[in-house]
Order: sequence, then C-alpha cells, then structure tokens
Amino acid sequence: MPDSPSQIESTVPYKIIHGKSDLAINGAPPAFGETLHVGRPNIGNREGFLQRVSEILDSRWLTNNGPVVQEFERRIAQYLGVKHCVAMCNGTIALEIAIRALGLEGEVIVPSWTFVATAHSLYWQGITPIFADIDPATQNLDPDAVRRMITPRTSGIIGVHLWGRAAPIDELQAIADEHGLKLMFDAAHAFGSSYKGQTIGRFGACEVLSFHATKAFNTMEGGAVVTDDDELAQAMRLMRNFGFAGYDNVIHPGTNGKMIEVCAAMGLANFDTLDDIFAINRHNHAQYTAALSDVPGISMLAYDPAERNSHHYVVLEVDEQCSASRDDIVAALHAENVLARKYFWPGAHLMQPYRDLFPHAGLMLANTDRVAEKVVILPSGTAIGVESITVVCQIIRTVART
Ligand code: T4K
Repeated sequence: MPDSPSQIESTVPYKIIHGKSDLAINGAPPAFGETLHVGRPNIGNREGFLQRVSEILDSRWLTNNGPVVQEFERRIAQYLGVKHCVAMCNGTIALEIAIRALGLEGEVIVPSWTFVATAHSLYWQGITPIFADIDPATQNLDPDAVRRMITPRTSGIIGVHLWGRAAPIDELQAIADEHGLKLMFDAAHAFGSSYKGQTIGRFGACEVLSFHATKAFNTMEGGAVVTDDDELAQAMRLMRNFGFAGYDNVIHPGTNGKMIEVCAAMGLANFDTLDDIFAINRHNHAQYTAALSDVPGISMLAYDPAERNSHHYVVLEVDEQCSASRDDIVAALHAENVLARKYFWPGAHLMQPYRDLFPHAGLMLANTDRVAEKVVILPSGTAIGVESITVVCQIIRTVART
C-alpha cells in the first residue's frame, strides 16, 4: 500500500475570531504564523516517488522519452480513456504545440476569464486571441458570445474548462462544425472532471492538461495533450522533440517540450493517491460551503453533483449584498497570512499586451468584467486542515458582518 497524503495542518491557527477587534487588519496578531497558500502542492506517495527517483538515477536515463515518461503516458491515457497522451514539460508549451499541430492561424476565440497562458500560447505564435464573454453562472464561455466574435479570419476556438467545470462542449462543437472551425480545449483545471458522465480528455480535436505544482494532480512542472487523433499525436510527438524522427533525421519543425523522468515519477506517485487527494478536496469544499452559505452577499461557485470534479478550486463570489467588498475580504485574509487569490482578475484583456492591442475589448466582455470584481479563491488541498478552514471562514464571516 502506498503511503497516503494525510491532510495536515501545515500551519496551525493561533486564534479564534469572535469579533472585528480580533482581526489583524484592526491590529490583532495574524491568525497564522506561516502563510496559507492557494495551490500548495499535494504530495502523494512520497516513498514511491523517492524509490523511483533513485531508480532513475541508477538507470542514468533522465529525459528524452524515457521509460518513466512512457509509463506515465500509458497510465494517463488509460485513466482518461483516450488513445494518446503526449506528455510535455508544462501546460503552456503543451497548448502551444497543440495549437501549432492543429494549424490554427489568424484569429482564435478564447475566454478572457482564464489564466493568461491560454491567450499567450496563441499570441506567442503570431495568432490573435479574440476574447469572448462568459456565462456568469458557470464562468465558462457563453456560446452566443462566441458566435458574435467569429470573423472571416477565425480559424478556431479554445474552450477552457474553468475550475474543472466543463465548458459548454456540445454547443461549442456545434458552432465549430457550422463554421468549419477547429475546436480544442484548455483542460488545465479539469484532470478527473467529466462532461455528461464522460471523462474530460476526449473532446474537441484535443485537450490540454497542466500538471503544475499548484494543480490537484501535479508532476511538479508538466503538462500533456490528450487526443484520439493518431496523426495529431504523431505530429505533436515530433514537435516536442525538435522534429527528430530518429538519429540525425529531422522531418518537422519542432521545439523542446519534453517531460523529464523525475516529473513523470512525481506524477506516478501522485497518481497512486489520486482518490485520496480528490476526497480531501471534496471534504474541504463541503466544509467551506457549510460555513459560508448563510453569509449575505457571499456564495460559493457550486460544482455539478452529477459530474466528477477534483473540487480543487474553492471559488467564492462576493456581490453587492455583502457589507464588505471583495477587496476588503482579500485584504483582511492577507493580513491574517491567508494568501487568498483573485484569479483571474482583471481578465486577460486587461493584461499586456492585450490591454494596449484591444483597448475596447471590454465593451464585449461585460460579464467577464463583473465576475472579475467578485471572485476570491481560497486555500484547499492536502496542506490545509479542518481547523484552519474553520478560522479562514471565521475571518470571512467577521469581515462580512455589518
Ligand atoms: N491554462 C490554465 C487555465 C491554467 O490555469 C494554467 C496554469 C495554464 C493554462 C498553464 O499551465 P502551466 O504552464 O502552468 O502548466 C499559478 C500556476 O503557476 C499556473 O500553473 C496555474 N495555471 C495558475 C492558475 O496558478 P501563479 O502565478 O498564481 O503562481 P504562484 O507562483 O503565485 O503560485 C500560486 C501559489 O502557490 C502561491 O501562493 C505559492 C504557492 N506555491 C507555488 C508553488 C509553485 C507553493 O506553495 N509551492 C509551490 O511549489 O500561477
């Protein structure tokens, strides 16, 4: 049996909060001596990882499609029920390679409400990201908004399964089919999620995963493109290795997108304990929901109980009914050493270079702008325990109290 990731109080709260005078923003000492982070890495089967690293060192095969990467790819493909998993050094390079292998060009429609890497992976290759608005209820792309952004230069759509909640896949596929566009997904948040009962990974032409340290399932740094398309997988395998088809034989332009053996070993070790990690996240999410559900103006973005989700992200929305603003709540949490995040504020369209390139993009992104002003992401994962979550919720309740 692998050792399981225990849910540890990596930092123990110092105080119980009864009223506003107990808050650090009002001069009291902070609740936590060490910072509580969003995205503290989950460490799965530690012994298994160390054992594999030792074997890797003994074998002197460290990278370049080694046996551990190959085993990792097989395990991921099997888990997702997909034909090909092409492992990469990170999710951003995986996006870039997928975009290039699919032959996207001109303009590609993406949400602005995503990590900026979704847009950068296009722009980096001379392709214009065109930002479409989201449905505020799901924070995912709104299909009607996507339709509005199509021009003769549009070659594709990248849907993002934000917070692991599936994008409106069927509707986006229908739009892509109708207009002859290519559709792929940024599934960086969606490892282990489902759509209409089917595991995310087989939708569109391909789906791109991130296994960054801060993800529910991590390989330290890492990513992958998963697809059922043999030719696409073959092209991406060439591209991630400079286009080499054998010693001294380059048949394709390529880059260096390879995953290293140690990262694959971390992935396999975390894979051993995936169910435990997801169960801890589910538990954390339920605790936050129960503790905050009656605070006026504060709501948790719910996960669809009919679908699978890693429950990795705890997404809070603070609206006008709340007596404190979102920024007041974030400032109070930071003062207590709780590094809550405003992901993905202010939206990619307000980050450079897009802010200068498209100064009027906001006119088409009213929902994005509204959502960006109310979101707070709270710490979860195996590095936070029940006691700490109780105190984080006390802080929020106290700040939000009139
Ligand atoms: N598409 C989407 C939708 C994505 O969300 C991402 C990545 C990508 C594409 C691209 O995939 P990758 O190329 O990254 O594989 C973080 C992550 O770096 C990024 O992977 C992730 N999304 C994004 C949502 O979050 P930052 O700039 O917020 O990272 P940073 O350094 O502030 O770390 C987050 C928190 O985690 C901090 O409070 C510190 C803590 N932390 C971080 C690391 C790395 C730890 O406690 N330990 C650690 O080892 O972007």
